[in-house]
Amino acid sequence: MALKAFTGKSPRILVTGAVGQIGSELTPALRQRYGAENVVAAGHKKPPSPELRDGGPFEFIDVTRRETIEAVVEKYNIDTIYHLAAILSAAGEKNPQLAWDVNINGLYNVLEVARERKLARVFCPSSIAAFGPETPRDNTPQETVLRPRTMYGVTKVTGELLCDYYFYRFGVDVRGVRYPGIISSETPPGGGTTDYAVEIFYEAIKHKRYNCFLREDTVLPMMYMPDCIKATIQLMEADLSRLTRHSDYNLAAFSFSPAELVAEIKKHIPDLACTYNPDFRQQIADSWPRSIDDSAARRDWGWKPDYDLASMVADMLEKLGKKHAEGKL
Ligand code: AKB
Repeated sequence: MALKAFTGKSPRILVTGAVGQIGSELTPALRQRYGAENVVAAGHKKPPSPELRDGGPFEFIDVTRRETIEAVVEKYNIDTIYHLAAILSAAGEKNPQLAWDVNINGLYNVLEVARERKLARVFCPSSIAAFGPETPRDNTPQETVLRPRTMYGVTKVTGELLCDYYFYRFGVDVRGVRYPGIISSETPPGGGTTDYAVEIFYEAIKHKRYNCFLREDTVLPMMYMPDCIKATIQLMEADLSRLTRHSDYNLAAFSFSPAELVAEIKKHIPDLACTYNPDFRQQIADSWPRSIDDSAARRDWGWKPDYDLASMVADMLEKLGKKHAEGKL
C-alpha cells in the first residue's frame, strides 16, 4: 500500500469534534503522548476550553464542507485523523437529516481526504447503537445482526461498512471501536441515550436528587473515560498485521442499570434520591445490548479495562466533588 508509515516519527494528528465529550479528553492525552505541536484540535462552532485552545493548535472545521478539512490537513501536514465529530442517538432522533449529513457526509469527506492525500491512519468510532432489537442482547457477539432503529445507529453501521470499504478498496488504514456509553467528568456529553449516567453525578453532588429519563432496570454497557482513551490509543498504535477487523471492534468494560448506579453513588452520598420518568430515549435504550463480547479486541490488541463500576463512581465523585468545592460545577 502506498501509505506513509505510522512508526518512526511522531504522527501529525487532527482531532475533529475535539470540543466534545471524548475529544476534550482525548486531545490532551494525544498532545501529551506525541507533543502538543503535533495535535491539532478542531471544533465546529462551540468555543474551545482554555486548555484546548492554549494547549496546542486549534482550528474550526465543518466536516460537511470538505475544503475546511483539506485546508487544515494541508496547513499542518496532517497524516492521522481522529474523527470524533458526530450527532449522537437522542439528538439524531430529533433531527435525523442532520445526523445523516454530519455522520455520513462528514465521514465520507474525511475518508476522501485520507484517500487522496494518502494519510497514514484514520480513527472513526462506531457505537453499541449499531445493534438493534433483533441483536442478542447479552454478551453481544462481534459478528451479529446489525439492524438499528435509530438514525444514529444507521449512520454507525453505514460508517463501519464505508470505513471497511476504504480499507479494502483504497488501502486507507481506518480503525474503529463500538464505544459503549462513556462516563466522564471533564465535558458533559450532549444528545446521547447514555447521558443519564453522567448527568446523575452532577445532580447528586449539587442537589442530592436526580430525575432519570430511563427506567431503573435498563441495563446498558458503559465505560469510564480513562479506559476509553486507553482503548482508542491502543488500537491506533496496534500493529496492522495483528488486526483481524478494522472499523468495528466490540469494546466493553462493565454494565449497569440506573438503579445499580444509584446504589453505588449512595455508598458515598447516602441521601441521594432518584425518580424515574422514562421518555423517548427508553425505546432507544431498549433496542441496545445489555452486555458486549469484546474478546476480539482483547485477543488482537490486548484490550483490558482498568475501571469497574465501584472504582469509576469513586473517581467521578472525587473529581466532580473537587470542581464543586472550587465553584466550577
Ligand atoms: C449515545 O448514547 O448516543 C452514545 C452512544 C452509546 O454511542 N453515548
